[in-house]
Amino acid sequence: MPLSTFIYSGYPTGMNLEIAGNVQGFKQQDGILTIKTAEAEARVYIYSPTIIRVSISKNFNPDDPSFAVIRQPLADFDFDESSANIDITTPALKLSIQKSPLRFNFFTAAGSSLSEDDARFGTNWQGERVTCYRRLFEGERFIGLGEKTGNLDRRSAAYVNWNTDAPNHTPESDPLYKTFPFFIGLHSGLTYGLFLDNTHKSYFDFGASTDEETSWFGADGGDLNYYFFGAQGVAKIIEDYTWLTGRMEMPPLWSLGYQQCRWSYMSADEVLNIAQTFRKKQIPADVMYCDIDYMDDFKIFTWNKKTFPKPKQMLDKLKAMDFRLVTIVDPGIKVEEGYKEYDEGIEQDYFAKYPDGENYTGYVWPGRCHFPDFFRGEVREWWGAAFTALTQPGVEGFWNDMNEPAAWGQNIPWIVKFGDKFMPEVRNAYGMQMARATYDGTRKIMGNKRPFVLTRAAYSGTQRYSAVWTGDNTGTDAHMLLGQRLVNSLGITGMSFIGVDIGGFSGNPTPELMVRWNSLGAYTPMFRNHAIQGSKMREPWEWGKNNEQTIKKDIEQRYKLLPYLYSSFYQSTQTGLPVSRTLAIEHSFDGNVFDERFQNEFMFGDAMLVAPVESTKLTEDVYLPRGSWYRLSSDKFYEGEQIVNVQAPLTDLPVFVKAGGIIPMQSVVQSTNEKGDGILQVHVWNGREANSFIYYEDDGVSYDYEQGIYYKRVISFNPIEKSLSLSSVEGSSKSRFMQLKFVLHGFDGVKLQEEIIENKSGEIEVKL
Ligand code: MIG
Repeated sequence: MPLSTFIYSGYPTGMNLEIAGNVQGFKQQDGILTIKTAEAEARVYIYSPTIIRVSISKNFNPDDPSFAVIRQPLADFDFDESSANIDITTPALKLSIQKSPLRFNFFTAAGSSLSEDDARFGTNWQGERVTCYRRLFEGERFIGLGEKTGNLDRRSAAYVNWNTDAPNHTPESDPLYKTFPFFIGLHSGLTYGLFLDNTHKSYFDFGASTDEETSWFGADGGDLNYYFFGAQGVAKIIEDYTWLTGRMEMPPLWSLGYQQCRWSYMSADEVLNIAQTFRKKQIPADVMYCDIDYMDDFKIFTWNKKTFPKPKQMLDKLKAMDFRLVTIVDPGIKVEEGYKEYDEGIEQDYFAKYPDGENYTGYVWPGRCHFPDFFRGEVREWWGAAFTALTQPGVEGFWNDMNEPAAWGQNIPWIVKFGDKFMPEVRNAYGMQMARATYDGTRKIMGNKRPFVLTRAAYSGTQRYSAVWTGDNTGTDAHMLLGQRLVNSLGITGMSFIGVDIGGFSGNPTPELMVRWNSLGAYTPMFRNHAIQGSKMREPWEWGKNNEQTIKKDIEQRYKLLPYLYSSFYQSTQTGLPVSRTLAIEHSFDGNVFDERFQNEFMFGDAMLVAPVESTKLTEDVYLPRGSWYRLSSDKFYEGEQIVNVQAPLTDLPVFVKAGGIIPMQSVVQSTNEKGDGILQVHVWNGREANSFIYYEDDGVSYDYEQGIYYKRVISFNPIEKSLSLSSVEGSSKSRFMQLKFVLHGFDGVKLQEEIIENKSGEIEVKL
């Protein structure tokens, strides 16, 4: 058969264009259909009726490693061969493989085209760089790629994945800190997803630079290894993607409380003083942070003897005030003999190396540093065990920074080796492996307690180990809105537990922006106020009496919502659906959702729609999608599918509840450790359609829920039967709430049920 290898004389040597050409033969073995062309081998695997994997390689690695994927393919499958095609059909999806030249085209079971190779170019290589060119459909939109700037709809944009320390990034910068090579395509009323599982520097172009016929993606090396998702509905694709790459665990309840951070609180006294001030002013909070200055000379796993002389004493005092502490750890280990981690790392050979065996040295905060090789199991073990220096005094949260990895100058030489790979191949997974080592290690040391891990760099699958935050943003309105888009987009790629630096890391927000951003923070999965060194103090009381009251009220709102929020996180653990959801998940073909005026709006859990508003605007146009809605603060009713202009004073961020919405709330507490009044308030907003909500509780701190020690019941609203009910309790735990109260909104003529009833574990039903 003819080789379709073209050699363009204009290319530099070694940049031949090689196109995966005509099929020469194929065979199926162990659930893998292998297809050979003269230039390449393609492998096809089926993971589920809606997930098909295609991996096209010049040199296939039989180890077939993946940092992201935790599932195995199914056994052998059937296919049909004709002279032109090999067709694989599942109950949901058809992959038609064209033989001459080799092309991969995906259809729904009913035969509608979902995604096709570009008929002209397909998959090809230039040197080691592999690219797949695909047909761009009319009106096709793209969402996803995680932490990427730009619009919700990524059509006409192009992105690079190359984990980067990006201080002072702008709302246009790319790349940032994380790599999630997973996007969802929307066209013709159809949905599909595509995950390019390749950790090399990778590229996505959604029709940014072509004549509206081609989109493309690829990587600087490795295989064109992708998982195709054919489920119909964005939520189902997210469910499949997180089935494949894993879901988060229940976070410790305290980590959902308000978190106060700063680079840095410079001493134990300052940390305690800030914590005390929260309690004195009765502003709820759960978490204090120590940034890099708690260490002795920036040496990881040490404490500064002068400023943090008695860590255990500080932690005991924090604990007595119901505060938890999170401390930062960077990967860079200071080159200094006598420093435990340095000595051990040298002795055991735990650091990343040049090919001649010399340890790589880069400059970061401690000066000259070596970098743990987190790609090796024994190094991860060692790193994980070292956390006793922090857990013994009582630290429960571990903040992984600088793990892109960052070295001053950013440009780690390409010959540095991690595991048996050179840096360019695995850089994008370094942060994830650090978070993995941190999570595995601290989980082991802390026994039955849940650690809280937070990482800046990440790769697909990181949700299994860690929360993320979006790095060094700036104190401007544009960054507040960008931050929300990043959160919403990360939610599409499996990350549910996300924070942004509330107030903006760099610069100083205006008081108005601080107040506004804090009100949005109450509806951010991780609610953390953080600021750069040298900036003005940021704590809630730094903004004048009136603003302090507003900030306090919004933090109180967060605490009231904890029962709803915790259940929403439970939903993330079960289905992968994020807590903060772009409207594109449910309203994927509603053009208004992608309108730049409305693209930052999101659902916070099942029932609430939040519209971020710049601090300079006191009214705002909000798009309410299909359904009907109530303003949370006033119960004012709105029909959906319209743009409404609403009041948006700094004291009242526009938040709406879906008709039929069910939101369990609690009384204000000062920390998640407090019991409150013991009453679960079940708020329900009237609607025409029946609705239900899965309510979940457990002890909030341990892994006992894995043994069935949890408390779960379905809360239902039925407008036809005019009833509210709670199913009988599943799980062997007791509720924190001894009593129940229904709070009804929008039920004209129905007597308000303000009555407080016993929260008994059998079925409960009340008639409206
Ligand atoms: O070079 O630890 O993104 O949150 O406060 C800066 C100091 C290092 C960057 C993090 C930021 C943190 C800061 N770190």
